[in-house]
Amino acid sequence: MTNNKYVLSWIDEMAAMTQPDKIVWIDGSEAQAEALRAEACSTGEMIKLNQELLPNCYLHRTAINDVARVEGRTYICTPTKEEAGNINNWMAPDEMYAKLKGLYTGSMKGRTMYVIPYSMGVVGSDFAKYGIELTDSIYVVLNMLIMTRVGTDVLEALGDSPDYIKGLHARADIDEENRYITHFPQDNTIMSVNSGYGGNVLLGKKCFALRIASYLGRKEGWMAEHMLILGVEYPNGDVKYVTAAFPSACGKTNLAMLIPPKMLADKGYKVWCVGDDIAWLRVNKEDGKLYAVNPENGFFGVAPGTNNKSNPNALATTMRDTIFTNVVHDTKNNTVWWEGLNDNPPAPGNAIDWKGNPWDCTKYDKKDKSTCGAHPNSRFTALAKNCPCISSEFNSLKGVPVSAIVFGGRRAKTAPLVYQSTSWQNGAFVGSIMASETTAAAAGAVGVVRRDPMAMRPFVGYNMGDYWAHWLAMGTKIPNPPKIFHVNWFRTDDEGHFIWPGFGDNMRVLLWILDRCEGKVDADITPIGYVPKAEDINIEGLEGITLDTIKELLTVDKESWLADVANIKEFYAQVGDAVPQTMYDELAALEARLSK
Ligand code: GTP
Ligand code: SPV
Ligand code: MN
Repeated sequence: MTNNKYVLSWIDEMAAMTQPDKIVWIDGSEAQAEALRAEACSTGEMIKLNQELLPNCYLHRTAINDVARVEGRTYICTPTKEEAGNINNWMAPDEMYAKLKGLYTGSMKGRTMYVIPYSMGVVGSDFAKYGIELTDSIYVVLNMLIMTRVGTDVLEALGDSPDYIKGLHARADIDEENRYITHFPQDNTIMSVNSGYGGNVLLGKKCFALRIASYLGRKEGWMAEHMLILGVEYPNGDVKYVTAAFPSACGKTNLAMLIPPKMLADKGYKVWCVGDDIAWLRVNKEDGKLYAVNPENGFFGVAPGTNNKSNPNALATTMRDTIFTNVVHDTKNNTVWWEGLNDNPPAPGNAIDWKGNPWDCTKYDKKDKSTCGAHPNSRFTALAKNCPCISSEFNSLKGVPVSAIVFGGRRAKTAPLVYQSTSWQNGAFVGSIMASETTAAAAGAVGVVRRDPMAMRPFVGYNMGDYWAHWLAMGTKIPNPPKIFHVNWFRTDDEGHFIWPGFGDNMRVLLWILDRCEGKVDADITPIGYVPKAEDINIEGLEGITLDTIKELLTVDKESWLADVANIKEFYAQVGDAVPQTMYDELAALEARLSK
């Protein structure tokens, strides 16, 4: 399919090491995809679902020990440890290549190696970057066909250039002890072994579009961020764009596809989804604004909690052409189910859980994750073009102009519903001090507060301190920068219930944010930044929420913020020498304001 000598010699080298029986090039055609689906069904790798109810939908179950990203086994292999920094795991490239060689050698014997030429971004656009993933997993091929733009046109666009990202994935033995997700930014190379799950193996996503791309962005003067992109359409037809960075499983897909509350929808407000996970951002020379594209082609979304009330658009998107991973199989209807879909789980006898065992929904106990039918990090892989609210700018070559950047996380206390930073520099600082309770999206404990700067802690392909310096430097290069905000949908009351209704009602906060960008609404200055006047958050039609509730959601408790400052100091020290002095100055200024 190509004469590119860099591509061909690399594939030869990888095939000599992994020793597949066969090499198959993925051309992006429906006929080839269909043949692969049939093959995966014949071996049990996938289950074809009810084609009347869920046309072209499939179910896949991963190994039980392989259900989330593994941050502890994810490495940035730069020549020096300083380049990777203290937040990333690091190993010297030579050492890692040697270790991997042992794991890959002969790993594809008896298997087929698939060659997937793919593009992150619209093929041929200024934003686009190309990759080739080699994998021995049909599941990976079929997911990549949804999540990225795959096919011969990518090879044509690449021509005889060496400028592509090399990705090698081998399932090997799905051995946890030998699982490695490794990045070699200087070599444009990603190598993943012993996993078959999501972000570990769909190499275009977190590995390329965030870790490698963040490295390239710093070198080339742009940004790769863990952000959704949405457009808010006003009744007069104007559309304003917002990007938002929340950590994994903290609400990006939900916000990106939100349906405004009735009283706003009736007036003509709409939300359009451009992306739900990753944004690539560049300065537009013509108007000096920051423009965003979504480099992906589909959604790899969290299934549990997705329902017709929380996210009808996501649910509708998954009704065709979707791969479900680790959800419940309803064997009576040959459909799927997950916790939070509805109150009608398949009855015992008709239900297979994510592990492949019979599942008894009557034994389900919300507090005991081991009784779940679907894994808490079970996912759907669905095409962006099937989303009812996909933006007309989804395939735009130049991207969309960003009015506001929003940071946010899960904080039971401390962070108010929304606040605005006082400048780009102060906004970058707000990003650097983000924190959130951990979720099931990564292996490890759930619900522990940890610092997660810009929602990028697991995804920066170089030193976190240098990444902050890049954020600060970008501020000087954007003549008309977006305003920067922070939100928290997850404040809880004394019983641990969320106070803010969230989901579609988050639109009420988005409108305040955009009004601030336009200079249309006043705010109160507090030690942490601008906080809304409670009456400026529209609560019309919101049951159980009063002006006092909003006031409570907006409080800034100095004591808990000062405790946070102490924790931030520890974190900055951990990030180490590369933390820009500007961030320390911002932190000292925050502490002084809080102590007044
Ligand atoms: P990744 O794909 O892992 O990056 O996750 P994400 O940031 O896209 O998160 P997603 O939108 O899938 O939401 C994850 C979980 O948060 C789901 O269980 C949602 O139901 C829940 N959630 C999302 N938005 C809200 C909200 O506004 N309020 C509350 N209480 N929960 C929310
Ligand atoms: C995340 O964990 O942020 C995800 C899912 O979006 S994964 O692709 O597994 O990284
Ligand atoms: Mn994500």
